[in-house]
Amino acid sequence: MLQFITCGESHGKYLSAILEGVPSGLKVDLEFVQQELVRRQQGYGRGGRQKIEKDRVELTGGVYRGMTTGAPIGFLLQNKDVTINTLPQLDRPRPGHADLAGALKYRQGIREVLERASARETTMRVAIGAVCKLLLCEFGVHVIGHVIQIGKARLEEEVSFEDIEKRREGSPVNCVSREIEKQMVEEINQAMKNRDTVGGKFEIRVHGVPIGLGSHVHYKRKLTGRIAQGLMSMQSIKAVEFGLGVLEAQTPGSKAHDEIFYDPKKGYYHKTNRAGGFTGGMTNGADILVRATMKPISTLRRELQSVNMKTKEKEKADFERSDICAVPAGSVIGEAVVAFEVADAFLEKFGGDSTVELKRNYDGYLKQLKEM
Ligand code: EPS
Repeated sequence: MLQFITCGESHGKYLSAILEGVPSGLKVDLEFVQQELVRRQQGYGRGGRQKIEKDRVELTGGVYRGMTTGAPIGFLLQNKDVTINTLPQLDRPRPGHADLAGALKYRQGIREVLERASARETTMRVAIGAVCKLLLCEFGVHVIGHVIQIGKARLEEEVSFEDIEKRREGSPVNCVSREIEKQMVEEINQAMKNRDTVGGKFEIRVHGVPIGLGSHVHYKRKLTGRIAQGLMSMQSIKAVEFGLGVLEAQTPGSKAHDEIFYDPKKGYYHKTNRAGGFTGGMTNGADILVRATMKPISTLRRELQSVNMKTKEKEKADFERSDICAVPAGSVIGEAVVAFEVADAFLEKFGGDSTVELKRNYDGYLKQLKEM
């Protein structure tokens, strides 16, 4: 139902995107969109670029007097660091970056590849995700993320939606625990000292999701698969897991599943959420709980071994200004990516050209659920 396309190079003049499929009548709080962009730029361990940029988008279509019209929504962001034509061509691909495979595949220089492969593209995904969040918000669905691991510093406690909302506030690494936050900052300091980089893990929770988004009937309609694809398409993401995730392998069946209960007021419900809000690729009414693992940024001050693509000589990889750790930013981007996938599944299930029609369909479905 929803689709988007992003365009632009990291150091080009503009980054832009078009989001298609948002129904009419949604109030677009542009300041909220801008705030989401600010959140993406923050986080301890970010590179020098974020001191240059002041990311703000302009809406170029699809919104009239602050409301969506149902037409494609255009986003335009002007880069400040417009250096694409003066930056040098690179010859020594960075291990872990798109450089080598991209240059060989497209028969081009490394510059052309890295300009598009850069995570700067995620500004557009965050702007798009912000509109999706606004749409979901109208239906009491809220998406929130927090960092649960940086290097060896790991949050072990399980935290509720309300906990995340309250406790991550003001954290330089978007973590809910002040004690773990200190350890995370130390991991980043240590990586900086070692001229290295550090990865980690973030968790996204979606609260207020109705039963039945996505479907078991066809592999492409499974919302778990769609969310995983969205998250895996983010730069640096190497693994995605739902609920117990990788721990499922060591957990007996009797402790791996969520038992079913019924309450005349609540309807069917689960007391646990080991499945991360999904069964059969469909939401089961519990919070969606998904985690993504980010590898360490592949541009290192401590250069790794590479090959000069001109001379074929063994040389150290090129270094360009980079982040030491981008996991806090990753958690903001992850929220946006998940918001897009959930909003897409929401529109697929409830349809409608206007938000009024969407609401009518949604209410009708909630009524139907009560009959069973
Ligand atoms: C990014 C901007 C980039 C990098 C980072 C993400 O800025 P620059 O390349 O000008 O320093 O900080 O991109 C990468 C980590 C990468 O590997 O490309 C941003 O705005 O998010």
